Amino acid sequence: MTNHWVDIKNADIILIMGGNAAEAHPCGFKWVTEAKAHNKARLIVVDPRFNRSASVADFYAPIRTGTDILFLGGVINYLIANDKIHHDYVRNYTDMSFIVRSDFTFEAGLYSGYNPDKRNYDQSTWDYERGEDGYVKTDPTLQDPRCVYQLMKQHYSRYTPEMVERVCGTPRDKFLKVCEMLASTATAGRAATIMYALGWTQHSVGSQMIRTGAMVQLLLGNIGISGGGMNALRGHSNIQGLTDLGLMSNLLPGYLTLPVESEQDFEQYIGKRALKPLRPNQLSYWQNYRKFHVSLMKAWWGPAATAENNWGFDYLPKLDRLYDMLQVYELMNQGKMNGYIAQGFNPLAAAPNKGKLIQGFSKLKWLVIMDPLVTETSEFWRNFGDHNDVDPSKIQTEVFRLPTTCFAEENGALVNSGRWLQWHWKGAEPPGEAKSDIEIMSLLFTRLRRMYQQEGGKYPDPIVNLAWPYADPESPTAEELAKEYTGKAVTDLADPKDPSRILRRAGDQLASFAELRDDGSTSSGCWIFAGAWGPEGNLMARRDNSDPTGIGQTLNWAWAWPANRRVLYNRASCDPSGKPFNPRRNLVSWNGKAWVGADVPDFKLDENPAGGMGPFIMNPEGVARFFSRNGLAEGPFPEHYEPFENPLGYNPLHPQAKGVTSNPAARVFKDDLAAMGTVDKFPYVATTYRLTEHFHYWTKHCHINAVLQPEQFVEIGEAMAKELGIANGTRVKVSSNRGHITAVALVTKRIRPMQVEGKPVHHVGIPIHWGFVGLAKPGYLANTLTPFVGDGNSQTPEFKSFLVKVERA
Ligand SMILES: Nc1nc2c(c(=O)[nH]1)N[C@H]1C(S)=C(S)[C@@H](COP(=O)(O)OP(=O)(O)OC[C@H]3O[C@@H](n4cnc5c(=O)[nH]c(N)nc54)[C@H](O)[C@@H]3O)O[C@H]1N2
Ligand SMILES: Nc1nc2c(c(=O)[nH]1)N[C@H]1C(S)=C(S)[C@@H](COP(=O)(O)OP(=O)(O)OC[C@H]3O[C@@H](n4cnc5c(=O)[nH]c(N)nc54)[C@H](O)[C@@H]3O)O[C@H]1N2
Ligand SMILES: [Mo]
Repeated sequence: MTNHWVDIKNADIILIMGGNAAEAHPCGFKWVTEAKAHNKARLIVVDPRFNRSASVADFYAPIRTGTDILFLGGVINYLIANDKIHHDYVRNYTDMSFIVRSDFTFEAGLYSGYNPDKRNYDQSTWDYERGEDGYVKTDPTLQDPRCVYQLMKQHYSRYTPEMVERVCGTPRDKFLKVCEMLASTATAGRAATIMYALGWTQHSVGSQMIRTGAMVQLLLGNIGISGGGMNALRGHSNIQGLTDLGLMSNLLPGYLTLPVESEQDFEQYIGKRALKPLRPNQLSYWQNYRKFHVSLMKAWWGPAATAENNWGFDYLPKLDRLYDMLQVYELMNQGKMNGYIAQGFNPLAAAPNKGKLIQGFSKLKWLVIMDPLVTETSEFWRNFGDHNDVDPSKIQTEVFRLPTTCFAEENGALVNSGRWLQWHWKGAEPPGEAKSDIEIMSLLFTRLRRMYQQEGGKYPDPIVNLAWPYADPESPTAEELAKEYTGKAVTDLADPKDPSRILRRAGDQLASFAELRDDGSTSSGCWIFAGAWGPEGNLMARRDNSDPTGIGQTLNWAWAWPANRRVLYNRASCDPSGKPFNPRRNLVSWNGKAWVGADVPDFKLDENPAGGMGPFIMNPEGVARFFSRNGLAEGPFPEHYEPFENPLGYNPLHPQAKGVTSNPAARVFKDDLAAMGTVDKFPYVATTYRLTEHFHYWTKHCHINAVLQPEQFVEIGEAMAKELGIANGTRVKVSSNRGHITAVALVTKRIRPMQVEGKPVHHVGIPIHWGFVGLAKPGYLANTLTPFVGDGNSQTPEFKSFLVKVERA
């Protein structure tokens, strides 16, 4: 979230699109209810199904799955054509006036630089034009045909209300009503928020859907203001913490990145990331990259990270490719992996194309499951049902189960969607042999280290030199780890303002990432968390909910990254002179000497606005980007591509062009491309989703939840049921090109056919929660059906749009 849960109460317009917050985030959804009750807010829901969020919305519009870029691109076209733009904001705080290189092109659905064999782009032309001073050229009049504004205007002029109706299946009048409601927030006094989750992320073009939403918000001046923002509703209670701590193959903590194979040189690695400003007087905060990186290396390798060895740069793996979920199961399936550890993860249930996964697991030598429960993955070898994915008698994989505790049995911090680190306390002792994840991993590490110490090996240094300063090396405490990932002084630190004074003593906690240094005198395991456990103690444990301005800025409740700031980019809530656009919901302002207010300013505290520094200090531009240069894999402006399995077989924007029906830069492997189904055999569009009554695949172990939602069902609209002669409660077989499941048919008014390119398109709704272990009725996994293809940037699988056939079981 750029904003936070409580701030949603400040919105005037709320768009829930690509998510179902009333169902999947019922607790956070109360802030929508607050906004409606106390702020006269209007709620819009755009979803293929009339879902639980829609049932309490002021306005609902249907949309065919996977077509949100077309819809939102249509909104952009509407806002530009009808001049519903927050001009003061957009002219000063975005790249609209920047001139783009003349060799950047877009033709027949492709941007310049495409390589069809590699299915990716050389992005070098996706850039701005530079002047002789090295800075980007601009045209403040926005007349230059190569400026971002003109290129964007031209790009989305094809996204007309007629095109939206034809492709998305959203009736024109409903689409225009959504445009009008959003457009009402183009003024300084009104705010719209966008709440989204998997209905946007789980597509082969998911990242670009989110970007299109962000572009709408920028045009309306809704980023950085109270009641606005792009608000990703995160999934598991700590999934925000997972990305913050860099638990992805290409990340290091705090959104630093791992070097790739070609980056063997430390200075080159830092130089590429410590970005220089692209415009005069801009800050480009990433110029501090070296401080964050060196402090991370000090946290990990302590005294072994020195200036002489480039702070242990050689200890870091150099990435040869992304090891996302799809890549890993592809390699497993090719028999190229020996072992796998599934920690708090049930991939057989959660990943696409179950058949492919079972075959992969069957080729492993060993599989470790760290989980409090029995999972489908730990019993993959049973080959449940009549699917014949493998012959259990031939499987050699040795499975080890290590029972773990769960969050309620330990202390620690969880990071919520609003970036708040909230400390929690153990509520019960773990049962039986269960050990915490920290203890299991420490036991593994200390044994591995002993082996390397005794036996050496090819390059034991990164393991034997790892800093492990815990009182009990086999069981570090959550408190010890928290002090490490926030940040400490390694040596006494002199006060930069008065070098005769000591600011921090060696071993003291640091107050903020502003205190981090690049000379090895500070350590921080995750720079964005620096200060969460500060000199005054554990700020994550704070529980003071006082809200002095009444807009939900409870700065003494827990701690938010970065720097306890609650709304990112909040400098943009003021006009260029530092006066709030909306004094009723004032986040920060310039008082003549400093930036002050209800939030922690996202700016240099004493930076006079007259200097012209832009509010987007993490971008080297200093402003926000409509044109994402060297950003996303598919191109600088989002373009509509069809899901890999789609009911049309062509891209309506480029009906004649080759290779652009679906995302030309998606994550997909050859065999999986061949396993895509077509509409002649699989005539219905399917989408998968969750129910309030279950949490993924684990609550089916609880009696009450298993009773509430006892078995797999699928939702089918009345028109489609009639077509197939299926009554409510009939058992049906649902098949895709990869396999089948059986389910109870729930015939509903909540899913209606849509008219797409003159033909009716029916959706089938498939909740995901059942499997073959636990107390609910045993059945197949929904992911038997789903295609093995992912987004080109996040590699998130396309769970939300594929093709099926439905028949009586
Ligand atoms: N009770 C409960 N709560 C949960 C979870 C749970 O398992 N149970 N899981 C948690 C997790 S990990 C996550 S990630 C979140 C997920 O939260 P959500 O994303 O809100 O959950 P989903 O039910 O997967 O999907 C949301 C909606 O997307 C719609 N949709 C599908 N395709 C499209 C499309 O192309 N466009 C648009 N506009 N909408 C589309 C679906 O119809 C559905 O209504 O929920 C979290 N909360
Ligand atoms: N078709 C389809 N597939 C999907 C989705 C979809 O919408 N459609 N959604 C996707 C999404 S967003 C998600 S997040 C995944 C979810 O997929 P998973 O994360 O694999 O599913 P869960 O069942 O939430 O959790 C996995 C396991 O964590 C265990 N666990 C709980 N607490 C602890 C702990 O403290 N330590 C350890 N070691 N284990 C613990 C639980 O017992 C459970 O077995 O599914 C994905 N798959
Ligand atoms: Mo999730």
